[in-house]
Amino acid sequence: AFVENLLKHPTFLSNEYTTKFIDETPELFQFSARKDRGTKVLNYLADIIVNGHPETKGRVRPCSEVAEPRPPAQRGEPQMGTRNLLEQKGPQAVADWMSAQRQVLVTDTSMRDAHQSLLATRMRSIDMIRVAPAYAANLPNLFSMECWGGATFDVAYRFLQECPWQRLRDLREAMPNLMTQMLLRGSNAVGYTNYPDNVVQEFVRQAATSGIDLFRVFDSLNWVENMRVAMDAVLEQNKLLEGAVCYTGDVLDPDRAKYDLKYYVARGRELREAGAHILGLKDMAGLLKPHAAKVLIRTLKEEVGLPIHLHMHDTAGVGIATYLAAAEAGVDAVDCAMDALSGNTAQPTLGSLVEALRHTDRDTGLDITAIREISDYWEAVRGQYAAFETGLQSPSSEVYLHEMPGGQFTNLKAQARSLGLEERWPEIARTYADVNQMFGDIVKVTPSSKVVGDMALMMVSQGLTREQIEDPKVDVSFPDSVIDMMRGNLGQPPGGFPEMIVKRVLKGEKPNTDRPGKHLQPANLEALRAEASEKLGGQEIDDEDLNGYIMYPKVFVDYMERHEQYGPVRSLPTRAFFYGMDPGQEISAEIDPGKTLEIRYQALGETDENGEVRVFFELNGQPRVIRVADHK
Ligand code: 3PY
Ligand code: ZN
Repeated sequence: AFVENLLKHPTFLSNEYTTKFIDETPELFQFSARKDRGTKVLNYLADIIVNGHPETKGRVRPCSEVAEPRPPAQRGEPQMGTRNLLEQKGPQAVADWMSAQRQVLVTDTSMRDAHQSLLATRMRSIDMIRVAPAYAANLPNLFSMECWGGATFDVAYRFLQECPWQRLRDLREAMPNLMTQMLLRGSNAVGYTNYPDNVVQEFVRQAATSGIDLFRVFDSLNWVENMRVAMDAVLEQNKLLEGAVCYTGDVLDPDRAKYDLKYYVARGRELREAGAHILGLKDMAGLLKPHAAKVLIRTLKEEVGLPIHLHMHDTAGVGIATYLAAAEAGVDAVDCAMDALSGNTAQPTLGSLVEALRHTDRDTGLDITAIREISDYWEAVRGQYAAFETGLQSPSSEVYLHEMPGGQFTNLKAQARSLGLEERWPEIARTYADVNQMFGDIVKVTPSSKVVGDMALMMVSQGLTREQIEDPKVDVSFPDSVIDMMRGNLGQPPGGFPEMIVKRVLKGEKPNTDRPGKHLQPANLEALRAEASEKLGGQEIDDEDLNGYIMYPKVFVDYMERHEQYGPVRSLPTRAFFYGMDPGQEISAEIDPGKTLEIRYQALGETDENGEVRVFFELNGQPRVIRVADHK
């Protein structure tokens, strides 16, 4: 280690050292205090080999025939794409171009919403970064790559032991011609609660700096008032601002008159007035039916005038039909997932949409061979994540009953299972719909959807009906998230919550009907930086880290502590990361450009009387023995 430190030292490298250099340079002797990254990664692998990964233990293993994912070859250098236009002419020029041209533009959601909805958001950065150059070179006319935000932020720290900011920077670099896109939950940023205004502003600034081009901003109650801070922050960064209205109900159903055309036009105009370059129509559950799409898109085009970007989930299986109707009505862009990551609770199938529009005046112009090659890669990647598959076998029209967002549907099922309520799912679905009505028929999307889900689970597990909840004579103890929402801490739906339910939940306490951020003290960012640093033994906290800490203090600190112990495990192949290695197996992990660890796992020793076991490796040809506690 001494020689290695010496050879890497900048003074040594620059040939300026003298004989006194070693005496004057005490850091050369600091190798014993901190382990090198190779050893850290071996510690991680040894632990997984011996104890298993907590996230995959007891779950389905990838089938042994699953092919190793191989990214397709790049066909030449990346051609100019939307990112170049944004860089050269600014966000308004991109919006104008969208409106002016004929083809249906396509956003690929494979790196964000698709795996959030199908694989519990567990896809690792390495699997995305490896295919990113093929996207840039072979599909340069994609509109954007949704690859960040939503649940991916905390899941990266929490479950994947990697930094979401580094993911963003790496993807940004690998796709220089394509716009990166993120999902931002308005004042909830990438969290589940309202943050102070300056936290939202700082987060947007950092996301723009680290590489986001297009921000899709929404509010979980469609309250535009509560989106302004985030929207203004995007405009300030001179990035492309998509203000999204969430779609719920059925615009053609006279019984759901709350969500009629007027409702959507009003939200669309509010978003336009608030500065949106693009109007997003965010159908997070997949409720937009083809005929409704035709009417709604046409009306929004006429009455709002912004280019329209339609997002939906294919839960009921009608996604492509809706997109075709939307295309006829003049939609400008739609969201699809690459075939192998599409369908069901994820987005409609990208290749199928391309084929469906081929030889029409709205042909997407995307190369179907390139799509198939990239989809083949994703198919092999998906095979590695078998442990996180939801088990959903087919599309389901039940979504029109409960209206759960794609990301929540399978999550709530898992929650129900853990409470022993799996067999009562149809009851949970109906109760979810009842709770929605009781709350005044609201938009259900993170985090409001979680509140409705909490309430529905509570009612089913306690055997309470809507009538009982509404009966003042029945004493009900409401979930915390319900109390929080009725207090106004997620904001207000347009028109407010029904007075009756607010009274029942708050038991006379007065709710706050102002924008929550109005009453939140600005965060003292530098004090928070110092606090994070102190918790981590004085470690330097850069701006990206600071934003991680502010959003998720505990999750971030835990991540950093594990990082100190395990090093750059993000560079491990996915199978090794989740399942360890088999004796005799060899893998390589590129921990820095050009710096690769060649790791061979040899054998496992006996567990000794201290409960420790020795794990034998070769690291870059050198034998290494790692001791780990056997927790099995
Ligand atoms: C999220 O907020 O993560 C969503 O995907 C909402 O649809
Ligand atoms: Zn979605």
